[in-house]
Amino acid sequence: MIGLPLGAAQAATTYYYYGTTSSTSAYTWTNSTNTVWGNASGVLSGANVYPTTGDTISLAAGHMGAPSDNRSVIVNGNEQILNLDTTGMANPFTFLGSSVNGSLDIVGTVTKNTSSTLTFRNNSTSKLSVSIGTAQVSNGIFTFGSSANNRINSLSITNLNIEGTTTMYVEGTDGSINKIANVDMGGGTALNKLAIFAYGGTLATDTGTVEVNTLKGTNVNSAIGAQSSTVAVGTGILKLNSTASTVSSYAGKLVDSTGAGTGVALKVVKTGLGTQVLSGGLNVYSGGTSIDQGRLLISNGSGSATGTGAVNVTDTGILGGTGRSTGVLTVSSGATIAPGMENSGATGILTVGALDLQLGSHLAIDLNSTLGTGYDQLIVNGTVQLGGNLDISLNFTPTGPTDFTILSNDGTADAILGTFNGWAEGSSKLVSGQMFSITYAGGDGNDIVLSVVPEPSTWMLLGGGLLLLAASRRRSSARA
Ligand SMILES: [Ca+2]
Ligand SMILES: [Ca+2]
Repeated sequence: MIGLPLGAAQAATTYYYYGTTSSTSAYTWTNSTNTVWGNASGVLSGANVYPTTGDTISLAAGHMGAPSDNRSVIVNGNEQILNLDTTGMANPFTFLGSSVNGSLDIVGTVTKNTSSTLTFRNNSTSKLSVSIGTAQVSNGIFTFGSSANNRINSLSITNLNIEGTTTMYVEGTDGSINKIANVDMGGGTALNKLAIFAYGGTLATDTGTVEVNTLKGTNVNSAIGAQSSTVAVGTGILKLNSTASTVSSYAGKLVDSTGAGTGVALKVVKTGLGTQVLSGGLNVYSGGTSIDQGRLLISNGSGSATGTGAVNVTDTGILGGTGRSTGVLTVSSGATIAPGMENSGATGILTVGALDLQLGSHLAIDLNSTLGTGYDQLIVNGTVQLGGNLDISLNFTPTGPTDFTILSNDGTADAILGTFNGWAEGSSKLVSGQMFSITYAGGDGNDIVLSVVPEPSTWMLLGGGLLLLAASRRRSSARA
C-alpha cells in the first residue's frame, strides 16, 4: 500500500467523475465548483493520491451521461484513491489496466449499492493489481476481471461484506491467489454470490484461487462457487486460511457454479491454525475438500457439508463437528478426526463417508458420560479401513460395565478392515487408570465398541455394593 499523505486535517470533500463520452477519451474529477484534477486522456497517472485524506470520489448518477454509457478510466502507474462511492451510479464503470502494469489502492471503503456493474481489470496487454480496505456490496455486479483476456493481476481486500442481490466475480491469472481477508456473506435471504473463476478454464489444470481468513454469514441462500468464462474444465479453489484462534461460521452454499456462466469444479482447502465452521446443508461442490491445517467443523443437519467429492485430511488438519459428509474420507499420518464442535472435550456424533484412517493418523474420542451424545461417535457410511491411532480422553469415572459404540459402521455386512494401532480385536488397555476392551465386531456385528472393564477389586466392591443395596431395599420394603 502507498502511505497516506501527511498534513493538516481538512474537511472531507466528495469529488465527482464527469465523463464526457463513453470509453476513456475524456473525463474530469471535480467538486461542486472546481475542476480539481484529471486530464484529457482519461488516465490516472504517476504516483498520485486522488484526492487527499478523507476525501471520496463518486460515480454518482447525473455526472456520467446516459445510463447506458460505459465509462472507464485507465490506471497508469501506482495510484491511490481514498474512498469510492457509487451511490446512485447509473452507468457501468471500469477501472482498467494501462500499457504498463499498475496498481489501484483504495485504502478506505468502496460502496457498491446500485445495479450497475463496477469492474476492475487488466487490459489485453498489461496487468492491474487492486487492493481495497473495505468493500460494502449490496446490489448489482462487482467484478474483478471480466473475460479470458481481461483478468485481474491480483486482488487484496481486507473486509468484504456482500448483501442484497449481488454477484461478485474474481477472475485471476492462472495460479494467482486473490486474498480477501474477512468475508461476510451477510444475513437475510437474498441471492448473493461470490464466483471464483478458473483461469480461462481451457485446460484441466487451470486454477483460480480466492484465499479467505474468516468466512461468515447466516444467509443460507448465499453461494460461493467456481465458474469459467470459456469451457467447463479447470478448478476454482476456495482456500480457507483461518487465522490462529479465530472461529468463523458460514451457513450458505458452496457450489460448482453460482448459476451464471459455465460451471467448473470448486475445491475447498483448509489451511491456517484457526477454525472454520460450515453449517450449510446445500453444499454440492464436486472438486473435493483438503483439510491441511487447523480445524474444519461441519454442523449441517442434512446433505453433505463437504459436497460430493473426496475429503482428505492431511498434515496437521482436523475434521470435526456434528454434521454430515458423504465423500470418501482419507486421513493421513498426523491428521485427526475429532467428532464434536469446537476444541477437544466437546462430544458429538459426526457422520462421514467411507473411511480410510491411515497409519499415524488419529481418531480422537471424548468420553464425557454414558449418554447418547455424551461421548463421541463416528458414523461411517461405506467401508472402514483402519491403521491409525485411537486417542481416548476419559473425562468422567465410569461406575460399572459400560459400552461405548465409538464407530457405527453402516449395515451389518461390511466388516471393518484393520485395527487401531495397538488395539487388536478383543484386546484390553489401560487409559487414564481405566481398563478398556475393544471389539470391531460389536453392535449389529460390524461396529467398534469400547467397553469399560472393571478391575477384579472393583468388581468385588461393586458386587458387595449391589448386595448391600439389595439388602437395604429388602429392609425398606419390610418397613413399608
Ligand atoms: Ca470430541
Ligand atoms: Ca453396523
